[in-house]
Amino acid sequence: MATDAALLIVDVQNDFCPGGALAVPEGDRVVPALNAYVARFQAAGLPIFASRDWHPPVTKHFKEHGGLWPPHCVQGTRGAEFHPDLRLPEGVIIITKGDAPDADAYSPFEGHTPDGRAFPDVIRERGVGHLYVGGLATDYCVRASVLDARKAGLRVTLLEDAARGVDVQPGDSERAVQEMVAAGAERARLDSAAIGPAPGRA
Ligand code: VGL
Repeated sequence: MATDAALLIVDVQNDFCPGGALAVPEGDRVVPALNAYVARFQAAGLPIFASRDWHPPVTKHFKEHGGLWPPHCVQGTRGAEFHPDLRLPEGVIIITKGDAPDADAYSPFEGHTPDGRAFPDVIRERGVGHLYVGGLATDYCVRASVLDARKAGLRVTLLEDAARGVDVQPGDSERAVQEMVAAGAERARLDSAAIGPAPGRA
């Protein structure tokens, strides 16, 4: 990985995992792969961002207030916590999004750091030129992240073994991947040469 690479983990929260309020089928399967990516980015000294949906109890994002979705990732609830097995390292930068009652905020590019700085500004300040993206869900927030990153002029790699989709309509995730590729995103898996060796191995 190049020195301007960074990892973006999108919304790996309890509510998007099996048993959660808006579960992605096999959503929890992304966790071991993401932990492996975290280890590699950490070993390489590269920035790691983790976004979280962080909705107020009343938001136009929820069905009962005109939106599409059942309540999920409500601020301060267990459902909004990161999956307990996700090993976020010290120094991870949490990107909060959807915390305004009028925002869907599928994309972390609409999010902010704990000290209130906009994610696109932080990316620019850190000199990130290549974003590796995994998490939940392929056909919503991962898709939005990848497309916004491309619009921001970044090189983007979708981590295929670290993303899962909702598939409200069958095929949504595959169509989202095709859309990301058409927008210039690359695809990789843990064993891809582009990802580099696992830490501790040659
Ligand atoms: C998401 C649906 C609604 C996601 C968020 O994280 O992909 N999907 N809100």
